[in-house]
Amino acid sequence: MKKVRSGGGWPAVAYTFRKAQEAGGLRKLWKAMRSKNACKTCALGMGGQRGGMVNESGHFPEVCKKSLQAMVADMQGGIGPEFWKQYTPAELKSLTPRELENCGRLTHPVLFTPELKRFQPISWDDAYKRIVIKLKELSADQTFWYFSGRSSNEAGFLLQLFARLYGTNNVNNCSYYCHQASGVGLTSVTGSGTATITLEDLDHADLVFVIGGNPASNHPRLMRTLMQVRRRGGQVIVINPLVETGMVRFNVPSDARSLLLGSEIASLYVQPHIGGDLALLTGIAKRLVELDAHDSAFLQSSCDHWWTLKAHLLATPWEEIVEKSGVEATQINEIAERYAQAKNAIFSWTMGITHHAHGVQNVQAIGNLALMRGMVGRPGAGLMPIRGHSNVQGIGSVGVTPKLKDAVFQRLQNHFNVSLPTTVGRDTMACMEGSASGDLKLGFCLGGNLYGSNPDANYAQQAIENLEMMVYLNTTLNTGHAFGLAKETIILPVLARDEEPQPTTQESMFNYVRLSDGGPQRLAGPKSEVEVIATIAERALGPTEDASASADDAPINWKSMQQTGKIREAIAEVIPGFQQIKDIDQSKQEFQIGGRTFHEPKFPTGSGRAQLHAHELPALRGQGADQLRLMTIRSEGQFNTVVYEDYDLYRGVERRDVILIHPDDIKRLGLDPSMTVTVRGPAGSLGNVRLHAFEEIRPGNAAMYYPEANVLVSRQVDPDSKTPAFKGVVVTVEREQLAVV
Ligand SMILES: Nc1nc2c(c(=O)[nH]1)N[C@H]1C(S)=C(S)[C@@H](COP(=O)(O)OP(=O)(O)OC[C@H]3O[C@@H](n4cnc5c(=O)[nH]c(N)nc54)[C@H](O)[C@@H]3O)O[C@H]1N2
Ligand SMILES: Nc1nc2c(c(=O)[nH]1)N[C@H]1C(S)=C(S)[C@@H](COP(=O)(O)OP(=O)(O)OC[C@H]3O[C@@H](n4cnc5c(=O)[nH]c(N)nc54)[C@H](O)[C@@H]3O)O[C@H]1N2
Ligand SMILES: [Mo]
Repeated sequence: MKKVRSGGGWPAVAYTFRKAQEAGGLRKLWKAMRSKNACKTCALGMGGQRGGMVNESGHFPEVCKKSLQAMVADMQGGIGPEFWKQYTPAELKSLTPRELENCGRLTHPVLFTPELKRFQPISWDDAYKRIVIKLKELSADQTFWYFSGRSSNEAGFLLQLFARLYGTNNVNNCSYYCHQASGVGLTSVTGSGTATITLEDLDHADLVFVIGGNPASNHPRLMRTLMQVRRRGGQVIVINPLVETGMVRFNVPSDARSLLLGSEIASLYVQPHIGGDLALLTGIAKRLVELDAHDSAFLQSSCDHWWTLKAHLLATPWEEIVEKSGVEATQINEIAERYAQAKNAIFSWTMGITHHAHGVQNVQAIGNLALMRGMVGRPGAGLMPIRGHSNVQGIGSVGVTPKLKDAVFQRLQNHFNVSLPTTVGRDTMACMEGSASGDLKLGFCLGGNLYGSNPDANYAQQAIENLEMMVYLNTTLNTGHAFGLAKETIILPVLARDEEPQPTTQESMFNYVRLSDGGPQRLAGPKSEVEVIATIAERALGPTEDASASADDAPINWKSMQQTGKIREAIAEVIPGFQQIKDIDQSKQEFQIGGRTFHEPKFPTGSGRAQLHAHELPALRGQGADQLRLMTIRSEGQFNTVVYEDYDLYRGVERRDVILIHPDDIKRLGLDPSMTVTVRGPAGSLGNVRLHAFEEIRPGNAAMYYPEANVLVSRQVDPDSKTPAFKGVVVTVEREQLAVV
């Protein structure tokens, strides 16, 4: 496959037309894309009341391939009852993630038990009954509740409320496998777990760091912003072991000049080793001190622990920094000098930073660097984790975490006049371990693909198989429905947000809350998420039919909670900064959540000052003669465990069963490019893998595609965020036989 020399551009435009055909014509797709609903893909956020493809600054058109893919997938036909006669779970297992997604939209509740041998369509009533019987049979702490980040604030709030009143805090979301290290890290730095800036602040930056991320593929709409930084004469410094084509050059489709001529993105591209960021960030900080380019006045007036950090930086030897980061001192100096000259710097990062056993420390080190030049607590500068799922941040805000913030806990109890459990809830990995050990017996997943997103895929499969019941609320089929089967598995089909009968809300990574109008149901069968949750809650916790108590005596009238407006009333009362959500469906006023953007150097920490952190540098792993450091990453053609295309356009890779490896390593390891290899990792091995000679990756490091590579990844998590080290996998590679060409 010929590698493209730039990201975006005409291929992206041509793709739009191809996708339009699949969706039944450009007009139909256009109408769907312009409807007043928040975009379904990443958390950069667009759409809502200003109409689809508009960002919060009002810019139009904002387009990306991902949003088209997600929309077209939801516009597919339905899976009919005959499908389930045809496909047994064994046959579903043989389908690729792409084939599973292309089976169509889920339309019937289905039940699987090993005795039935296949999924069988059942009525909604039957499905509810089975779930409720099981919930009544079990004790609450034998259950767990996993949420992906696509569902609305209303569905998220309602389900966590139900789980807690049922009696458990085993409530968590995909963030534990994603940006949890950012949330934990940022909270320890500023007292707040999200971005410190708004979208508008980006318009004033003259330096943007992009660390451990590939927004050209994964957040394409950020590319316009990066292009504008360069046009203003600003700089973009990319830190990534892999040279991502789209981060070097990108043709922004919504900008005529850029579309035709292309735009240079990175002004400096730095390639550390995988896991070398903490050493590199420490090196830049040390150099800033040596250059006397730090802001002593700010550090003393607005930060705690400066003297400890300074002493630590001065005591850390350059040899150690260079060895552990893989970056030469001259290049570290170059970065520090450019940063020293910046007036407004913004630090952005994604999974290359969080998917490590020292993910939180990485985030804290980014915080140090920003604070050292007073880049947090004023307009135009700050910290920006680039979030994943379109509403993952909202799901977290409305209480989908094992432990509620103290204020939320109190207000929730007061608002509903209930008492909530105070047990320590389980994070996502702890839920997998509890399932494997038999402590947990029922899982309930609001969206997502818990099996597919887990490290150590074999273990994840066994853990879920060990459960007595698994309930999935999904829009389409995924590998979890083939491999993640409990003794009784129920899949409930739900509506996508632009098909909801009532308005819902979502929160972007800039803490901006959008209102989605919903829209007509595309297919008969799926139900609204809130309707499903409220019905189960009512049947499980509401007054029983023969009891004398009326619905009014129950602390919560679950039936009324089928109204999203009613749920928003509660969110407005309970979640700090969300007061305006109460009448958003009337006012149509989308809003910025209060108390999270820092344009003044005052922080909600104990001392009111930002916190600096000093860390020992972790050893650079995978240095053995036969070893490689492996990152497991996304291709351009997938959204998480959902694969839309097997090829990876910008990296020029045609298939997914490959390991991207530098030609020097192919030689060093005595491999033959015409042979397939077995890759061995800490959790397992994967055979029949093809070598893809890849000049763009730093030698000593390699890349494979997630979720397929998850059989290799160990369950080791960052102790502070409980996030697996999806990018810090040490592997060996062995020759197999000649590949069949
Ligand atoms: N097209 C598309 N868009 C998406 C998604 C998708 O699957 N597909 N998923 C969404 C979600 S949930 C998320 S969380 C985001 C993910 O967005 P990203 O974080 O951009 O996605 P990853 O593929 O995990 O890629 C991580 C990047 O980090 C680099 N990297 C790996 N290890 C290291 C390291 O140790 N240090 C440094 N500095 N860099 C490293 C890799 O080379 C790669 O460029 O995207 C969101 N948007
Ligand atoms: N090795 C490795 N593993 C990883 C990662 C990695 O980089 N490497 N990345 C991690 C990251 S960042 C993340 S976020 C997780 C992803 O973990 P998840 O969020 O659990 O997984 P997704 O693949 O995004 O879930 C896709 C499914 O969501 C369902 N869906 C889509 N829209 C809706 C909706 O509106 N409502 C409902 N109810 N369902 C819907 C569809 O059925 C679809 O099959 O994976 C993690 N795992
Ligand atoms: Mo994510």
